[in-house]
Amino acid sequence: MMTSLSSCLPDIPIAFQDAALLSAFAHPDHLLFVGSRGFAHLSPSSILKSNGYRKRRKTFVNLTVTSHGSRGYLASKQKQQGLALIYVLLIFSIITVMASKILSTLWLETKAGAHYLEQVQARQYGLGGEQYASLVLEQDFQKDQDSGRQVDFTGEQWSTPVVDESLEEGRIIIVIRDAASGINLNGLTSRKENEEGMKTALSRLLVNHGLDHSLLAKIQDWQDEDQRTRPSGGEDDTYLLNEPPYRTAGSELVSLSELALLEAVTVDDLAAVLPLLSTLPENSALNINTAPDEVLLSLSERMSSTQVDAILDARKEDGISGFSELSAITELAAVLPELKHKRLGYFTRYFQVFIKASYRDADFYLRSLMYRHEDGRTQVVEREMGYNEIWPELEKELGDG
Ligand SMILES: [Ca+2]
Ligand SMILES: [Ca+2]
Repeated sequence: MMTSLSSCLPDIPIAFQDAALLSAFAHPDHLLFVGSRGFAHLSPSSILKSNGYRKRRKTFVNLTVTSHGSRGYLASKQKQQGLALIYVLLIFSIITVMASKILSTLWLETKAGAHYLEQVQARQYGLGGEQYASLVLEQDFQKDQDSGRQVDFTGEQWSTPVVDESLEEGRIIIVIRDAASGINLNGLTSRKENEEGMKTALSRLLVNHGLDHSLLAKIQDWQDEDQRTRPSGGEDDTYLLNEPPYRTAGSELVSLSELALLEAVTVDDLAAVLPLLSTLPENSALNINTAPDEVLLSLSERMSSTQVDAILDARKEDGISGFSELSAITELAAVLPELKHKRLGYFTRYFQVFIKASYRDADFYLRSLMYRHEDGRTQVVEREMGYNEIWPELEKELGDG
């Protein structure tokens, strides 16, 4: 059975619809018809033409019938041409949308690939910066060895920030800080003779910053292995009531962020005092050459700003390399007996290295804790990648940003 193009198109596979359209383009004067199974047929007029024309009645009747059929066929042909145009436009629209989608996907993938490469390059710059810091610290150790005076103070080369703009399409900032310049919270629970000294220093530091000295007991209970609660302290039974419940660490602090878990303490409360604290292994001493004024002030009840200034002045040029040099500072005579029992140091084993490496639009932030061995070799013992809250302060200090 012969079926018109318009009625058969919705029911047959798209390939056959295309076949009909292609046939129409190939023979504009002899439109083909497509059957329900997709087979092409010649138009009625074409069939008659192929049969020949004879001026016989039978043939005339056939011609009359054919004449009526031709008018219908012409109308149908115009309709089909309109439909063909619509289908052509539809196909072009689909192709346009597909091409647009492909281009958009390609653009996004190219952009993502480029950004990934930028990040990889920035990371390599950052790790190179870490190597540079390691080299600087080893050279400092060698220099101290050569001079026979092992001391680490802020006048040495390692303490000078590096801002290098000479990198290809990038830059790097390297800031090395002494990690032993704050009061070490680890070791507060030890039974060593100088333990009491640093506890009172920490207590004074907390009070000077408007914090309750009971925070000291909370820190100690957090670290000790027993479950005996100190006055104003807190053990597991305190923290298990929290939502979600948790237990005390029962070990040294690994990060200052642990303080935010203590009872009745918030990060905002601690913001001012955190830069003055550290969480180094228990045997790490406070380096008197890099300790901030506020930490020096907390070392003794009798320490005044005059005595603090005397220490700052004495360490400015060459640092203080031992207790004998500290004793030579006349202003400290009254507090020396107390300082003698403090866990003080004059050089350091731990350094914090802050690195910001940029390549094109990518920034890579790195904080590395370096340990310098007794023979001067340095080793990365802790590495934290990502933005650190210290950067606004560092960039302000460097006049960068
Ligand atoms: Ca040094
Ligand atoms: Ca306890």
